[in-house]
Amino acid sequence: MFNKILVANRGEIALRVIRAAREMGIQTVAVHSTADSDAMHVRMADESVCIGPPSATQSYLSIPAIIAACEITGAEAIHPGYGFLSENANFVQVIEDHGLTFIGPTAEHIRVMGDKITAKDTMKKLGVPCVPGSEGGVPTLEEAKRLGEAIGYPVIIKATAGGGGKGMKVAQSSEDMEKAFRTARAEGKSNFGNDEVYIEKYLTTPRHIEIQVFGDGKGNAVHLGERDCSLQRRHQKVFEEAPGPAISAEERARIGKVCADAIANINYIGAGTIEFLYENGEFYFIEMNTRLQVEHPVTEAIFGVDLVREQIRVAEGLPMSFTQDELTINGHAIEVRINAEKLPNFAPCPGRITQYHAPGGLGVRMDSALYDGYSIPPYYDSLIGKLIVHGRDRPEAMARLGRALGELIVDGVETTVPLFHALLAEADVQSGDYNIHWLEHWLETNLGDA
Ligand code: MV4
Repeated sequence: MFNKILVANRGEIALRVIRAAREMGIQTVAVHSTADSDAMHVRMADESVCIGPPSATQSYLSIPAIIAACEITGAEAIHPGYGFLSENANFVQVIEDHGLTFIGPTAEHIRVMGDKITAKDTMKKLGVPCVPGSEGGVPTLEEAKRLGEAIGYPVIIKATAGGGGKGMKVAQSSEDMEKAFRTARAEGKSNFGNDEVYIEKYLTTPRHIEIQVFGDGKGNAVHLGERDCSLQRRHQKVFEEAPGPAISAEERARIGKVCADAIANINYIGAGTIEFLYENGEFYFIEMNTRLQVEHPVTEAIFGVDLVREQIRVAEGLPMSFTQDELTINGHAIEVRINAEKLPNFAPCPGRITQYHAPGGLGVRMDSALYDGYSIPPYYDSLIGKLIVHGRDRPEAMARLGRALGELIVDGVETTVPLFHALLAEADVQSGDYNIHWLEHWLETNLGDA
């Protein structure tokens, strides 16, 4: 059993991890930059260590500073949260070299899934359905053109190291191929130092459906259903729900088992998310994320489990506290991401919170590190809270979301809350009839957002 863990993150996710640890009787260490001395995670942890200046590269991304904080405080394990170092295989390696434990997957699993070509090849061999496309990398324009004809246009060229939509280009026809191929390669090179690309059939109107999986590292694994995260803007999710409104119990059981069996096969440890595009009743694997995701609370709500507690348990070598048979879905959950951003253009809006009031009541969870008088620093991302609602069914969850948004007070900065009031009034959102392009189209039409 760990006595003390270090949380290598900030904001709401640091609080999320501290809360789980405290319930398990584990001491917590917060790390923080000089810009975060007054942050809630520093106040909430048992101890804290300042690890550097405001710039994330010199603080939350500084491996030596975080390892030193562990050695100073005697923390035995590190939880990375999401973002920052959470999918950095080298960080995991360094942690292990110091005799510490990373609360998450192995360096090898992070490395395999971090390279999209290797990830897809691995998943395909494990029986996971993938988007039709190239076998591995595509080294030349000639090969790309040949594949374009073979797969059939439109196709998408993706950088193997890509992420956040960078290094991804669609070719509608053979005329587009040269430019798309060169641009995807150049973006891969400049953003990730890797110009290797692969090609897939471009799916025009899919949903983004992701399966939550969990493994104990000893060949046992479960799935916790799906989340529909199709409502995105520039590859940032804004509204997520579970279960997916378009997914039947039979489909969930089938794809869920495929995913759980796949990660059991590779002895995966901890939480993982297997991302799919879903179109015309078919699932197509695109990527696997080897971390706890921002939107994990909707899964926690409908399954009644604490995923962070489970992460800590398996990192200690303990078994998961449930079997697949014990995991049943109860109702419906929705999360909205509240950002300190000014509409219509989502411009970051840091500043001082003059008044904060979190909503409450049955089926409402507000994960946020805000407090009255807190100043949101300009150095990090603009997520300031996640409002998660849970109801017996989707209509009840939607009504509860509207009610809870009405109770929320965040004064002093602009937020994305008005967007959610507007979205709740939309018939397509009410009925769950949306795909990955719905929100950007809506924003253009209604807010003139380019
Ligand atoms: C695709 C696709 C259509 N067809 N792959 C975007 C980010 C990266 N994770 C994968 N992405 C996509 N891959 C094929 N073969 C469309 C997207 C995509 C997308 C995916 C999920 C959620 C939002 C999206 C927005 C634009 C494009």
